[in-house]
Amino acid sequence: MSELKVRPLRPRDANAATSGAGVAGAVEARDPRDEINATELRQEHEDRLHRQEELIERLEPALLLEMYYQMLLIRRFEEKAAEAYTLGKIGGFCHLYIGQEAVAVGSIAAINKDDYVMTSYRDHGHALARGTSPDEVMAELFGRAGGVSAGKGGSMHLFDRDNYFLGGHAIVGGQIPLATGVAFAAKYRETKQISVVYFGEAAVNQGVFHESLNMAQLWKLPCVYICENNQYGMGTSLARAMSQQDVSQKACSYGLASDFVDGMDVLAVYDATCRAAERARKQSLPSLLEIRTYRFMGHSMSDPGNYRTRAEIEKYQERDPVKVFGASLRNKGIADDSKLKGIEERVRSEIEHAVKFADESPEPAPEELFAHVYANPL
Ligand SMILES: Cc1ncc(C[n+]2csc(CCOP(=O)(O)OP(=O)(O)O)c2C)c(N)n1
Ligand SMILES: [Mg+2]
Repeated sequence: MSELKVRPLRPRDANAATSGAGVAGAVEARDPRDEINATELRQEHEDRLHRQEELIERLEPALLLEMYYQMLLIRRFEEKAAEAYTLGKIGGFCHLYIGQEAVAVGSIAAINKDDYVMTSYRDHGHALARGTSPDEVMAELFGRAGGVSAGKGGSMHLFDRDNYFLGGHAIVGGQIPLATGVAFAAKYRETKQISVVYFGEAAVNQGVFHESLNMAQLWKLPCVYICENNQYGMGTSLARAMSQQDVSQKACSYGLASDFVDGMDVLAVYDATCRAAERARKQSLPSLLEIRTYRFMGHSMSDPGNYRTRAEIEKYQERDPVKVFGASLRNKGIADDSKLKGIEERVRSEIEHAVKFADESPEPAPEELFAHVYANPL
């Protein structure tokens, strides 16, 4: 496996230069890569399938099928969560991950069970990929005592210490310095664990992102920083909010290794994360992965979504990571239609079970109000 490299800073390319027109100009600026060209789209789709099929040959069928199962589990789980939200079973905010499944699944498959994982409020997919049961995630969304955070965290605050999943963080970028500290602790204690942290591209504009990368490289911390670039921070497109839109290049300022990864291809994500994890574990060095993805749903359940066109959404739905991977598995003879149908049925029954479990789980007891709030030093 080739090692990740530190790249020198490149001069801005023509695309990036379109964003240098100042705030007023940038509001109008559209990334030329977003214009819809059917021929290009087909070509890109075929290239992705081809790349994915090459990687399939290098991996064990059991691992490939597990990744497919997890992606489908997340997709169906979230569709059910959206339904439950509209029925009033879920209170508060609820941010869906539909469209981004390949990022959590591909990257978590590439690390050890006892490596630490932290993410933002868009956290259902990461918890499920990490191994938290759908029952416990659904019950948490319903605010029930059987939830993974005892029903007191809700959708944005899943937390599962047994699976080394340290949240679910609602403050944009808040998890980045925390994960840097976790990497410091792992290094200090010589445990050989690594810390993997996910955040959206809007978090990259926060100071803590830059402070964390600087410290991680300076102190040689085993941390993998994964920017899930879904190209929008709430209703604001990347082009309107970021002067240098090539997020992976931000690593150059701090001498970190970085990579730009296709987030619609679960195996490209797996491959890139294997390299970053190896760099962290063997050399105790951090990396930044910019994984380009797209959310198919609104920012949260209350988002009417009128800042982007239907055509743009459909363009990305053509690249649906679950469908693309299913097609590759079929083309390479890893799974036939009946095998894929079997996985779909297994997922469906697990989701049904999760809803029943959540419905039947009691509300947290009033005396639980102060539990888990302060550590008791005595
Ligand atoms: C410090 C802070 N500022 C603002 C908010 C409100 N807010 C919640 S999500 C969000 C957008 C974040 O977008 P991005 O980081 O790209 O993640 P995505 O939602 O696309 O996954 C904002 C501004 C917040 N939660 N925390
Ligand atoms: Mg975003």
